[in-house]
Amino acid sequence: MKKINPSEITPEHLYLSRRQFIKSAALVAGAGLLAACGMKPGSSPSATALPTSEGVSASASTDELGYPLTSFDAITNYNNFYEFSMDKSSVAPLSKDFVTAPWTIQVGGLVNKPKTYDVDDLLRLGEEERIYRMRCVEAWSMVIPWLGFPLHKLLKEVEPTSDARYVRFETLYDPKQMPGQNSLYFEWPYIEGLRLDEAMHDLTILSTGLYGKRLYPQNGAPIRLVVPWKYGFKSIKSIVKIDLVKEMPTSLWMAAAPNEYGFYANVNPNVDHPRWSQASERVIGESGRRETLLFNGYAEEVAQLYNDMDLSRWF
Ligand SMILES: Nc1nc2c(c(=O)[nH]1)N[C@H]1C(S)=C(S)[C@@H](COP(=O)(O)O)O[C@H]1N2
Ligand SMILES: [Mo]
Repeated sequence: MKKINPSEITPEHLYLSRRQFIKSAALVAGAGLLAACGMKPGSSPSATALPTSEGVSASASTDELGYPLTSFDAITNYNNFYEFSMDKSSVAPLSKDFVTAPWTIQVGGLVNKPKTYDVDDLLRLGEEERIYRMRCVEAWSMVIPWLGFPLHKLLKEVEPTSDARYVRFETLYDPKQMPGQNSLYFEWPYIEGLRLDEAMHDLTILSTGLYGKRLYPQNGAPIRLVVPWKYGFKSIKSIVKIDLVKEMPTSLWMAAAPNEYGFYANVNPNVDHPRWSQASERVIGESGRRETLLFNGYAEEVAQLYNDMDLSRWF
């Protein structure tokens, strides 16, 4: 995998506040997409600084904290997707023929307007770029330029009822295509959940692409969740079902090891995993480690969701 020379990093985004950056990144996303289609070749100075694979584009070469984007090659070849393999480098080859079209996502439960969407319906909700840090619970991290739309856009369409308190997500169950689902260690399908206010937060997106391209199977094609202030396992891939529910859903990881993986899974350097420290992280594509930030660096945006909660109890 290629490394970015730090001198190539465009620094202008560092001068913007975090909020501004997230908004401006959304605004320039359109430009990045044009470049991806070959309509504006090389027009953005940052585009030339990116680790380049064919057709890859992003609107900036760092996130708002100045951390360089992880290369496209690393993002698409170092994956956790247990439905295919527990070996990170085997996911890409094992998932290359995964059928992602046609694909439908059933949205229902405690809503006034349940609806089954196809991927084109969801693409109509928009595709903006969000450059987010991703921190795996295993203490490694990446910076990924996602394409997608805020989950609240979809939730508002289906109109949650006043009884709805949580959102439950489900990955496709198809052991013929996903050999890992024959493993008896886990209760398939993969399930994840968010509290309704977390799901409605503007940072929470459904992603359909990254680096200006549609998602590859290994990253959760055709559509996956991204919740940047939580450990990566909350960002469930290849979603087929979304339900508004009353009770806290039990995720696959909570069912597998409740003492190690809680429902909230907020990134927190002060609350260690029972088997390792969460204070720092290995940066994929770089040689060093980095200190882990509370809420993965998004505390300004999300800390108020957890004001009266003991974060070591609700891990
Ligand atoms: N369905 C499903 N979603 C999943 C996983 C998985 O095994 N199955 N792994 C999770 C974990 S542990 C991480 S760190 C991220 C990795 O996403 P990436 O491979 O796109 O970087 O996906 C998450 N979503
Ligand atoms: Mo993870």
